[in-house]
Parts: sequence; structure tokens; C-alpha cells
Amino acid sequence: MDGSVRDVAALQARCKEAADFIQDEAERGTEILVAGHNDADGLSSIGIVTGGLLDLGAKFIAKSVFRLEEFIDLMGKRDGGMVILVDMGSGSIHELRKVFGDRKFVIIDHHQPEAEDIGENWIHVNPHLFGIDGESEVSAAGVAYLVMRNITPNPHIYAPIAVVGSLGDLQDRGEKRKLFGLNEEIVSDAVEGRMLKVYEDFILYGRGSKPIHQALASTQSPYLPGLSGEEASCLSLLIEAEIEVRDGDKWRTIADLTEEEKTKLYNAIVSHLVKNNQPTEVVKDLIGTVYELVNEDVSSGLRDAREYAQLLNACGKTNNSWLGVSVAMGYRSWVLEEAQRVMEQYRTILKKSLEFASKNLEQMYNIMVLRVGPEIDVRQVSSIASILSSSKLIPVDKPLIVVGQEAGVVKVSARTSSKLVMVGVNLGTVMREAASKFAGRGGGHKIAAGAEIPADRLTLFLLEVDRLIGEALSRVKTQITLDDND
Ligand SMILES: [Mn+2]
Repeated sequence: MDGSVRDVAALQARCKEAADFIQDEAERGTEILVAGHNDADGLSSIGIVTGGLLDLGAKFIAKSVFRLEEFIDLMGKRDGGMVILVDMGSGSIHELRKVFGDRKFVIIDHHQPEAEDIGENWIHVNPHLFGIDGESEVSAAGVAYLVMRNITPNPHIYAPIAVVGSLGDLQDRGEKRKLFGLNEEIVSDAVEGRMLKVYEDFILYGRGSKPIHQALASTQSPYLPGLSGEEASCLSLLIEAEIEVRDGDKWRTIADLTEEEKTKLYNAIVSHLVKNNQPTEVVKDLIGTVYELVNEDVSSGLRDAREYAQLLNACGKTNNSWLGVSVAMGYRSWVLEEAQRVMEQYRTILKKSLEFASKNLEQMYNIMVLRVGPEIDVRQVSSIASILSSSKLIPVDKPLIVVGQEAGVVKVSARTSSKLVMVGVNLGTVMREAASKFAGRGGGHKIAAGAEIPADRLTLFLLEVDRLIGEALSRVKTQITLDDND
């Protein structure tokens, strides 16, 4: 699929086709089910689609799901209508076609597609089908925006939400943590619509909404040993660096700092790492491209697009997707307050999970494994994997596999470094192959993927993953040796 020639115009045409299909059904009064993944990108996608449907006066219901089976179950209880499935589905086209081939169906996804396979009343929108890398240069929310901007009267409202989705999927992998490729076009739409400002600065979590020491302590990506999770140490670091932490009775935020103070802060973090014998290059990851939603309240936690993405993710992973979707659609006041509360709770739980992880990581030949117990909600497995994989507890040359269990099913979340992807490791393929061997289902991106398997096959599954990764790495070694001989 990735082999096709890059053709943005053809993708836009497919988006338009999907938009016309959706608009026709909306005008006909068809009830539309919008379903998608319960992470930040998934909820952004659902928010963009349902927000657009609301603008059209369509009849719709929205639902986020944790995995594809949940969607299939949900569908079994419904008949007729139209389905818009976002941020999932491309990897299971054959199965979906088999079960729902007679429905009206739109898939808006950016995961590696199993096949193009569109039929009557089915439209499959996926950048990979047009030679565009959905893994790095556009998210499902981005694609949802490219579809909906054809039919909503307010496209500029949704452009920044697409940016939130892409950041939620960690696509800011350009230089200085910049979004690139197709994402750049969406960013310009948002900037032109006066919704977004883009500039370089500290990109600490809570940069505009939290006291500086709390923002510093909340930073998990990159993980700062001795500072991440340690508010008191962060406060003393600021005091030692002679940075004013308060302005009268108000705590100052990173956004309030002058250029000179920012330099002081940067240097103080570097010396802290040096003092603790830690590598200092992670500090570079603290500076990057800020995406600021200029119309959001300063204290809302929605002004910084990365923080916005974390809020959506927290809602999705705690069974509060409706809150996240409502926020993405544009609802505020008590809905936002509730979402913020969910977010704070979620961060506390996540912090505990990371402490657990740092003590319980297992090492296999080619992978690192973390088994989380019943005390950790299985919905958090993928968040733990994402945070942990950037935490320096994981060596760059070993993929991380996090597993959690619920009702006899093991939920697996895998992450690797861009270094291993560059040498040819493809976690999406590894998860798919290993899971299908043991009566499960898997897939995803090269850098981040997942699987679900029956609990009693876990050990065999992990051995198979370890073997497949080993195989991929040995291919690399052979290749390097061959190249050396050239
Ligand atoms: Mn996604």
C-alpha cells in the first residue's frame, strides 16, 4: 500500500466523495452512528465528525470503543442507518466487509490498511491508499477534518482539533517537535482561520495553566530524573535559579517567563541533570514547536494543543469519552470542568502506574515487557506504554510490550523507538502476525501497535514477539554486514 505514488489531490477527491455521501444521508434523515477509538486522536476525530453533523442538522449518535470487537458488538445491536468509523477499521477491512457489507459505511482512518476493498455504499478514506504516510504526516482527526471541511459551514473551528489529534498520536516528530507533511496544511488552515498560533518555546505540560514547578514536575515526556513527579525538587530548582515563582498572590506559569528567565530555567535543568549524572540531551526535547489555540481560556488547559490532547486521552481512557467528544465539538462550562477533574484523577493514577512500572519491568532477549496487574485499569495500558517508552527506562534498541488483562483477554500495547523503525522494525506487522498465531488480533503502526489475545496464550505470544523482533533485527545486522562488504 505504501508503495503507491503520493497523490494528495486523489486523497482530497476521496475525502470529497465521503463528504458527499455523508451529506446525502444526513439530508435524507438517516441516523448516523459515529464510532471510533477512545484515544485523543479518536475522540478528536469523533468530535470533528459529530460537530460537522450537528452543523448539518443530522441525526447521529457517537460512541467510542476500546477495541474493534466492542464496535462489532455494538453494531450487532443496531440495524440500518449509516456508520462512520474513525481511527480504526482499515486494518480489518475484510472482516468488517464480511459482517457489515450490506450497510452504508465510511471508514476514516490512518492505520496501515489491509486492503483498499471498497464496494457499493462503502467509502474507505486512508492516506496510505494515496502514497501518503498516515503514520507520521496525518492523523485520523486530520483526515476527518479533510472530509468534513467539504460540508461544514465552519471548517476553521475543526482545523485546530485535527492538530490536537495529530499531537495526541505523537506525530510531532519533525525537527523541533514540529508536525510535517499533510499536517502542515491543516496547521496553516487553523492559523489562517485565526484559531492557532505556532511558535518555538518550552513545551512543558501545563505551560500556560500550571505553576512553573508543577508544570516541570508534570513533564513525563521527556522523563526528567529527579524532577518528573517531584514538585518539591522542582520548586527548589526554581528558587536556586532565582526565578520568581509568584507574581503577588498568583503563581506564574512558563508562558509568563521572560526570555532571560527561560534561559535561566533551561540552564538550571541542564545543571541538575549533570549533577545527577544523567544525559543532558533530553533537555533539547523540552524546547519545541508550541501549538496554541488562541481562542481558549488561559486556565482551561485547552490553549496548549498537547495539553488538550492529554485531556481528551484521559477522558477516553477512563470511560468518559462523551466528555472528551463534547469538548472537541465545542462544548465548555460544566462539561469542561468535569473533563478537567477527570484529567487530574487520571494523572494521579498514571503517576502510580509509572512507579509500579519502574520496579516491575522484565527483560527478554529482544524486548522489554511490563505486565500490569488487576489494580491497573486495562484501558490505561496504551497510555502507560506511550509514557514509559519515552521515559529512558527503556533502551532505544528494545521495543516495549505492555500487557494488561481483563476477563480472560489480554490487551497488548507495543511501542518502539524511531531508531528501530528506521532500521526496519514494524510493530504493526509483528503484532498482527504474532496475534493471529494465537487466536488473537493485532496491528497498528510501525512505531506503536497493539493486540488482543486470549489470556492463556500470553507466554507463547510474548515468545513469538521476541522471536519476530529478533528476526527483524538480525535482518538488519545481515544487511549492514552486506553493505559493509560492498
Ligand atoms: Mn490515530
